[in-house]
Amino acid sequence: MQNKKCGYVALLGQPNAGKSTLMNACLGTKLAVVSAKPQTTRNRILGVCPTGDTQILFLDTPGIHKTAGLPKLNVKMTATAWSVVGDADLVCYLVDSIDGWAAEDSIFFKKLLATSSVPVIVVATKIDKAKSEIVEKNVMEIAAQINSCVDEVIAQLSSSAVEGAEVKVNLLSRIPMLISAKRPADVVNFRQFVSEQMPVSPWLYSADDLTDRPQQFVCGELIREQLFRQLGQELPYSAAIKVERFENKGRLTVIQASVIVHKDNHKAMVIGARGARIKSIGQAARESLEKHLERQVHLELFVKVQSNWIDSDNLLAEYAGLEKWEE
Ligand SMILES: Nc1nc2c(ncn2[C@@H]2O[C@H](COP(=O)(O)OP(=O)(O)OP(=O)(O)O)[C@@H](O)[C@H]2O)c(=O)[nH]1
Ligand SMILES: [Mg+2]
Repeated sequence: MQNKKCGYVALLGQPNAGKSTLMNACLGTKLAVVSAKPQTTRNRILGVCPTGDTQILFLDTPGIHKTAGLPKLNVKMTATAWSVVGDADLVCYLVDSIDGWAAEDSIFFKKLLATSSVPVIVVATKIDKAKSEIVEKNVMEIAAQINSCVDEVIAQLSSSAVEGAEVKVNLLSRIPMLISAKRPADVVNFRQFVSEQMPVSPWLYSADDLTDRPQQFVCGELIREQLFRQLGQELPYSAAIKVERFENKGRLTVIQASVIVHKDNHKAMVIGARGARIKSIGQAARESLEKHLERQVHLELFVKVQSNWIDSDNLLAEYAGLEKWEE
């Protein structure tokens, strides 16, 4: 009992940084949905990851982004991500190593260092994409670029502090951790590193728990993932999935879900010519649900228009699981 450790690890960063992929790789299973489009994740998603005597509780978050002029959906997604910092024992700030550290990263990272009371580490992801013929050089350059940007943020924080006031920066290292979620050895090292930072504590979840989210939520997300993968650039951002029925019938699971869109013309786009698009979405979603549930699935999808749900507190709670709060 005394050797047990347990703690929360927030995965924070810009959209598409690789947060969900890294959490899934650590868990060894697909819990959070992933796509090549930014802003795929909409909620805080807990992933329970036992590592030796330590239970790491990963908190995957929506990508933080500037939300001026954007719908409430974006404001709440970003607020959800920031709120997770307060629950964490360690914050990993993820940056896509190939895109490099951007101007927004400096803004978000400064805010993070100024507000986090727990240790922070920068994690540069997707390092497997560094050009193979000159890997060493590339990796060194990536680390150096991030390192100098981090130094600059710390210098800015120090210079903006009231004279004489001590600037406490709770950064574990100014050098980023370079990893690929696609390389098992990197994932093992990352888990090991994180587990060493966790506080002594009894485990908060059972040994075989994966998340605190109900099965229905994960299934809705797996359907939504197909919207991100199969629909054009703009549409997935204003679409949601509402699971209307989830029932186990013998060896079969029956799932009925609505695809919620916010404009009439989006409905026709989701359905596609002679229903081809919705059929293809349904087929891929069913396969993904069957893999996840390890059961045969009967999936029915309906498309509903709910105008402006992306700006309504009540509908954001209903369709995206985003909390209502006073703003
Ligand atoms: N090659 C490579 N691709 C990666 C790696 N990690 C993530 N990706 C890809 O990067 C894209 C974005 O990954 P996500 O895990 O969805 O990123 P995210 O940070 O969760 O994005 P949001 O949910 O939109 O904030 C996907 O296409 C992933 O397959 C990696 O280590 N190597
Ligand atoms: Mg994500």
